[in-house]
Amino acid sequence: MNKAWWKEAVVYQIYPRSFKDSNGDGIGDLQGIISKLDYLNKLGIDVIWLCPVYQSPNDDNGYDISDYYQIMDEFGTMDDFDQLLAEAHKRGLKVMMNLVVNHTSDEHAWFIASRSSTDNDKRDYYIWKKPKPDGSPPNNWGAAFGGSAWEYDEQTGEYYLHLFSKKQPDLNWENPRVRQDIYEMMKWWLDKGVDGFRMDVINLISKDQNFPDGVVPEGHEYGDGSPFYMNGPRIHEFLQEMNREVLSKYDIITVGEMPGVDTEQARLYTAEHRRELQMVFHFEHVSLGDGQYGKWSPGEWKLTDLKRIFSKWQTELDQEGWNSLYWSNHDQPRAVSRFGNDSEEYREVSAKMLATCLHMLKGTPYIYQGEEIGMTNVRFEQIDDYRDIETLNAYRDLVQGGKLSHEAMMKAIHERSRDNARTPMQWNDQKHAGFTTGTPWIAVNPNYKSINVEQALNDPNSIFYYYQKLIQLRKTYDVIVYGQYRLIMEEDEQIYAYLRQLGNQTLLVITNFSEEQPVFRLPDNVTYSSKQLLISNYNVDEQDEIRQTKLRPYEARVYLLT
Ligand code: TEU
Ligand code: CA
Repeated sequence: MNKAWWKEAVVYQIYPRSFKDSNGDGIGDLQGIISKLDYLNKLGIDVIWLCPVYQSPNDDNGYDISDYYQIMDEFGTMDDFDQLLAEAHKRGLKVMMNLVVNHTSDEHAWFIASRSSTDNDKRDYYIWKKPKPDGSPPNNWGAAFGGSAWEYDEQTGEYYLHLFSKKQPDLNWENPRVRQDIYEMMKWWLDKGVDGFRMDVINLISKDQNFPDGVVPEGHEYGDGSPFYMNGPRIHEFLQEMNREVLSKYDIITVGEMPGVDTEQARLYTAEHRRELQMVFHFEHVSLGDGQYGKWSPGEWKLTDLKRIFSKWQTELDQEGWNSLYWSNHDQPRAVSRFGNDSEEYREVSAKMLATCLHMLKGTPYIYQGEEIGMTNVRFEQIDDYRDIETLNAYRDLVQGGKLSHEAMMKAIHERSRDNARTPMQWNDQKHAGFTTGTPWIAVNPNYKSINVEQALNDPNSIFYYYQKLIQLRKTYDVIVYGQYRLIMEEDEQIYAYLRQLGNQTLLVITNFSEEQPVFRLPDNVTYSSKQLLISNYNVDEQDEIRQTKLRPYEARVYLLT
């Protein structure tokens, strides 16, 4: 396995809108991030992943870009960005930008030109189709944020494709001029000194040019077009071209966000000899429990299913490719609420358990802002307290559409809305958690008085210092970065335990995902002559016999066996 800095790095994801407001307008900004770089440095992370900071009308909070070469007004200026980059680099922190090139905003100059006439020079920068004879859309695909994936444009009497909101028209990657313009833009940012890209839904950019209808799932109104745009016919050709023309020329980190990717495709995307991307984000674990209406009908999930997913990804990308590791991001609920236990009694210990489980795996770990202090989901009582277009459109479609009751939808929103991750970062117990001196664009989680950075930094046993120690361990032991993974106690529904092996070192990772006290049993074929406890979320007697030992609720332990 080739060594590489991006395999040994830990990434911290910042959602700028909710991180730190420096000018009192209630919206996070670049100067706010600069003011917190020392905090991130203290945590010990290596790379900051900045969610989109480009000019945008914020229909989808920056994932609808209207100018790739300007900083969003609300976030500051290009000088602020240059200062952020310089200040980060001064501290040895790298900055990974969020590339969004499956689509632009409908306010992008390219789209304004494209929609102006059918013979405009930019017309085929996007995907335009004539209506069917009865005037209906070219096919039955649904959009991720509700409604048809096609929007009719009166001006030229044609439909344009938008897999997300109608203000996010899909770019036409079949057009080599589009690809060249994207590559130019990427090089412009890389020449500025940014250290890589997180590529938004990058496996959707190649569409089946027949645009066939999709199957309409039970209880749904639109067809599922994903078989015709996920991992599409030319996706590897496009990514290899992007790598040849741009990525290969810089020492950077790249990760592709890939809804619907499986391990076989992930090997094709991330095997180093294929010269495409370094790693991908898959969605298998974050979809656990999804029901008929996806995350809006969330159900129970089993630990054995989580273990099967993680183990599949660990083993099938062991020899070829590389894993990203994450519990949460700006689209997902808070880790401790989704996979742990965010009750008063178990929040801290289960957050540390989840961190242990993830950070001892093989791959590059991603920490989402606030995860390191155990921030939890929020429970706004009114739908009007929510801001996310996906949540609001889903409420409209499912509740007003008569599919779910208000109560069922609010319960699903409390569990899975993207706004769970977008409430402001909780810095202290002052007004608005020290995020802003103004009125925040979205309300702060009321639990900020007890869950905040200041409290965490003053508590040597806080989740923050536990993350700091996990990151330090990763920097100390190669077995954590490069060791081979092996699952043990496969069928246990409470304990997730695994080994990592490199040379004569074996890492033993034990995590109890339950509030019960199950017994851990070390398989007979795992032998060792000495053991060293590297980290645990309880006080553990060093002499404790690990061949068989009872675990406490949400207990986590990592041993180095030699
Ligand atoms: O998300 C891709 C995506 O698949 C989303 O539908 C996401 O999985 C969903 O919201 C989870 O329920 C990316 C960005 O991360 C997201 O913030 C953007 O809204 C989306 O693309 C469009 O750019
Ligand atoms: Ca601001």
